[in-house]
Amino acid sequence: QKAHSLSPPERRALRSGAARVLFTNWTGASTVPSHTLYPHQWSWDSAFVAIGLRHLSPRRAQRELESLFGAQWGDGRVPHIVFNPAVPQAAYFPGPDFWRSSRAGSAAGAPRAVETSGIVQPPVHALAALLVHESDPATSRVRGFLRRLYPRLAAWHSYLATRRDLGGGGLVSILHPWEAGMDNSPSWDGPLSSVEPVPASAFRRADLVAGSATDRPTDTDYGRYVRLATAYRDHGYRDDRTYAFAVEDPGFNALLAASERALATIAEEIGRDPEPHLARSSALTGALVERLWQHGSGLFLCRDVVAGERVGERGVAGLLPLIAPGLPATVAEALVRTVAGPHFGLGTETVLVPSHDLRSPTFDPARYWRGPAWFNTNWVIERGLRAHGADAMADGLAGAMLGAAAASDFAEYVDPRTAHAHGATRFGWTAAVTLDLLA
Ligand code: 9WN
Repeated sequence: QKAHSLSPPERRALRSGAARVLFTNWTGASTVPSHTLYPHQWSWDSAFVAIGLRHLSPRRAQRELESLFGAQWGDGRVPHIVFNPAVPQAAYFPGPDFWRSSRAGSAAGAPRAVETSGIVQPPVHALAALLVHESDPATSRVRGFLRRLYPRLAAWHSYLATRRDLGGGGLVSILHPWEAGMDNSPSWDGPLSSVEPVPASAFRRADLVAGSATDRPTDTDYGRYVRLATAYRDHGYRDDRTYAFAVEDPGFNALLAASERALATIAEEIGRDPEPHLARSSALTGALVERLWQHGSGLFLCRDVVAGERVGERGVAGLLPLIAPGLPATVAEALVRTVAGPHFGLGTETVLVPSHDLRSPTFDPARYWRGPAWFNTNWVIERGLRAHGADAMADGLAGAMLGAAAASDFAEYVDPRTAHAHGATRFGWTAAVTLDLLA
């Protein structure tokens, strides 16, 4: 509702504020999520940033994605962080000294010339590439943007489909909570419980220099993150064995289904066969419904592949299949009801969709992915609501997002009930989705 209460001058001011954030966070070839907390390039951040940047400079939006894919590994994976060599090691933990990607050996084909992490993040990139192309098809064609990016996007999706189908049911498994992009979601509490944390004295958390400890994951969380990432690194980032953590996450897989659909359109645009991508997209949506849909709860749940069981916690990832193409109407209708129902409370208890179940004892409105509302997930839900004809809800949500972005100076995340700011401000994807909603 608040969007419509923003006056035209307020909308103009918000647009120029968002543009200022993206210009300030631009480093020459890509955009940092935040100069203070995250001074490098992050994978899914770059995709959301490109979706906003296209309204300011389609060419820069293309470069954002091209620079990320410039660090793609030989096996097709797109690393979750591409490190900026000009930034000191101490500015972010874990940095290049920890991941040691350029020394990872030839198995996974990590690039030699740039340092990256070795894990991945949700595949929003083909969707972003298509939206960037559509914002200025002429410039995109002249630069051969899609023609050059298409094989890289296809290799990325193939890596996920072939190397990461650890459950054998047609869904991607994540091997680390950071891969979901939702680091300390209560959905990982169960799957992580058997992972022995590395003692906090063994690492130095750079995030606590700029961020507040009550807003961030705990030292025990970090101890487990370090344990898992070390095991993956020390096995050469190979996907040929079972690790302690493997989860089928509905958010990750829904974004892949949407991106495969986008890749089909990209293939058509450059005269390639769209069929394999269409087939993969519908297979993913089918597998999501078959393996992760929980009819009684009205949303999708994670599946712990190691334990072989569903995870009971209701997280925002379970709502993201709203954007999965070809979702059965009954499932979509139930999801829309869940967004406004007691667990997420949109329009009654909350102004933005929380990252976690309001009714769970694990809910915490301030702590990172355990309750706060994030702008990127709300953007996905807004788009999904519209795709299923819930326009009034989508309008209300878009309005609330704009209001919250304006009032919080583009916060990283906000209290879902009050929109009170948490985390960093002038955050990349918050500014980007604001521009997209204003366009
Ligand atoms: C670890 C950059 C990233 C986001 C993630 C968010 C957070 C990193 C961290 O920041 O994760 O990748 O250091 O906490 O959880 O979604 O991409 O904005």
